[in-house]
This record gives sequence, structure tokens and C-alpha cells, in this order.
Amino acid sequence: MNKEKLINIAKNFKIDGEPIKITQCESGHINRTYALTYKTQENEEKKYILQYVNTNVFPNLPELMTNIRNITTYMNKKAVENGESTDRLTITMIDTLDNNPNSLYNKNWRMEEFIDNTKTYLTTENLDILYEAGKAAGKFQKHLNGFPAENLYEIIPKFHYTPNRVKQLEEAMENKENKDIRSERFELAKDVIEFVTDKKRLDKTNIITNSLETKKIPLRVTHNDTKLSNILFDKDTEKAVCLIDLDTVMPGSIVYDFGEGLRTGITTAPEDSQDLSIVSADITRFEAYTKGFLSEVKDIITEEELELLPLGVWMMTYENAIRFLADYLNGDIYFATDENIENHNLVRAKVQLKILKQLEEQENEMKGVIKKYGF
Ligand code: GN1
Ligand code: MG
Repeated sequence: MNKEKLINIAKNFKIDGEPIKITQCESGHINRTYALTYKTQENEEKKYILQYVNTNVFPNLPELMTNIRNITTYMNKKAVENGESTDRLTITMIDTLDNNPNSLYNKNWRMEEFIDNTKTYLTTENLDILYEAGKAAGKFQKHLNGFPAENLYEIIPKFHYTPNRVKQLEEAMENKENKDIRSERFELAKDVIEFVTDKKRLDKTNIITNSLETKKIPLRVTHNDTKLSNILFDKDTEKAVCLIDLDTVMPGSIVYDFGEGLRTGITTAPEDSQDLSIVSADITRFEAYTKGFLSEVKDIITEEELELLPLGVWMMTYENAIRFLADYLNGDIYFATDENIENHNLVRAKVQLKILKQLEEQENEMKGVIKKYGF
């Protein structure tokens, strides 16, 4: 989209000054995101994020924005009550000029403050940063511990209900409409399909959801997309600042947030690395993240949840593998793909597969780490 159009859209939000620079951010797979730098009347520079939200993925955007408003208000209020700073605690939406109740312009557009002096990682070998990442995900759980999860809208129904993800994969495998691309893609994905549909793996997919359904573990406010690139770090101190991308905050399990954080935290290469030889699951990274995470949640996590944490990492990795695979078989209709990366979604699925294999081999080591830092 051209800059002129973006500037005109941004004019519908309550921001002082004039935009002087616009860049597109490439990392998300769902929404279109831009960073806008403004020159304020005091001649200072201030940055904002402008986003076109994908309403195919998020058809109930007003409810999504309500969730974000409710949890960020809660977090800010709690911090004030506890005498803690609200500075860079969480994201802040910008109101529209016409005071839209959901801070949306023209249905899909929203703006938020850019959180200053921060950066993100796709992957890192720095254990201090992983410790910080674990702390950030743990803090989010801790901060929202008193918020009634059942009051949140379920933005994407059954988001981490893994058996339903399996069903979606089965549907993709039967998808008649894509017959032409299907046969070739099926052939290329043969090994991945075989691996993820192995009975011993399918049999594990309902363990966490069953634990929630039988109330063995509590329903909690869950971020649901705690991948490393959704955590901001201070550019100077490299301390974690906060979690961003609150679109998928919904009722869920702490096990999901831990698992999704480590799905990316434990790996030695980006999610779409075409060189599988550099992809592995590194237990020392697991330990650093776990240590940070548990240091924040030790007073709220239950023994049953603790026990499920290693499985959570497996489950989130498995789930992303089958989601990428299903999208590949469906002809890339959900996740954004880069035309320069051939079979992008299959590449992503294969990376998850390699990590899965290694997680299965290191299950006992992971359990040992949880024992070490748990109660
Ligand atoms: C998507 O949009 P983004 O990049 O934050 C996806 C996550 C996946 C992730 C894989 C709403 O997140 O669930 O784990 O890609 N978000 C949605 O990188 O489906
Ligand atoms: Mg997201």
C-alpha cells in the first residue's frame, strides 16, 4: 500500500504532529503492520504502529479489541495498586478522532504506541535473554492471575484445542477443491504427514484439553502466542519489557504459554529455516527459559500444571507443525508466505518436525529441569 494512503489512514487517529517515516514490519504471519515515525510539535520523534487486522482470521475484531482493552486496563490498574510502574507494562491503543468505542478506523485499522527503545528476536543463543523471555511470559500470567478468564471472548474458537487442529488437518487432506495442487503437495509432504499422523502422536493430542475439561488444571487468561518474536527487549539492558500481540488473549492454559514460548525459545534456527541441519532443540535454552518462567509463576502454578509443562512444548510444536502442513495442503490460505521461499509452509512444518523429534528424545531431560526449578 502506498505511503500517501497510509498517512491518510493514520490521520484518523489522535496523534500530534506529522508522520515523517513509514516502514513495513515483515515478521507477523496474519496482520499487515507498519511503523510510523512522527515529528511532534516540540520537534521530537515519536513512533507508532499502524495495523490492518486480517478479519478473515479475526472476524470478531470488536470483541478482540474489547479483550485487549479489558486486560490492559486490568494490568495497569493492578500495577498502580501495587505501587509498580506502568511504564512499558503493556500495549496502549490510540483513540480514533471519531472516538470509535473499539479504537478502530474503517473496520480493520488500529494504531498503538510503539514501545520505545526495544527490539525483538526470532531466535537467540543468549541464555540471559531466554531467561528474560521466560520471565516475561511468566509475568504476564502473574499479572492477569486475578482476572476472570471466563469473561474474555473466545476470539478464535478452539485455538489451542489440539484435537480440533488434527481434525482441520484431516479436512485439508480430504480437500477436494484443491485437487490440482493437492497431488504434488501431498507427494512433497509425504514424510511430514506420515510423522504427524502416527498413532502414538495422535494419542497424545487430547491430554492438555482433557485436563482443562476435567478441571484437573485451571482455566486461565492466556496469551496463546508467546513466541519469542512477540516479546520486546530493552535495546540497552536486554531485559524483557513486555509481551506484545495480544490478539489471541483468550481463556486457556498456562501450559500453552510456556509451550509456545519454548517452541521458539528452544530452537537454534528461525521458524522457516531452509537448512534443516542448523535446526535443533537445545536443552540449555530450555533450562534458561524455564528458570525465568518459574521464578515468576511459582506462587500461582499448580503441581498438575507443572507436570504438563514439557508436554506443552511438544504440543505447541506439534500443533504448529500440523497447522503449517494443513495450510500447505490447502494452498497457503492462512499464514502469509514469502514467494522467495519455495513451499514456505512446508519448510515451516519441516522445521517443527525436526524440533518435535528432538523434544521426544529429550523428554526426560526436560522433566529433570522442571523438577529442578519447580516446587
Ligand atoms: C501466527 O501472526 P503471528 O505471526 O503473531 C499465529 C500463531 C502461530 C504463529 C506461527 C492468530 O502468529 O498461532 O503460532 O503464526 N497466529 C494466529 O509463527 O493464528
Ligand atoms: Mg499473532
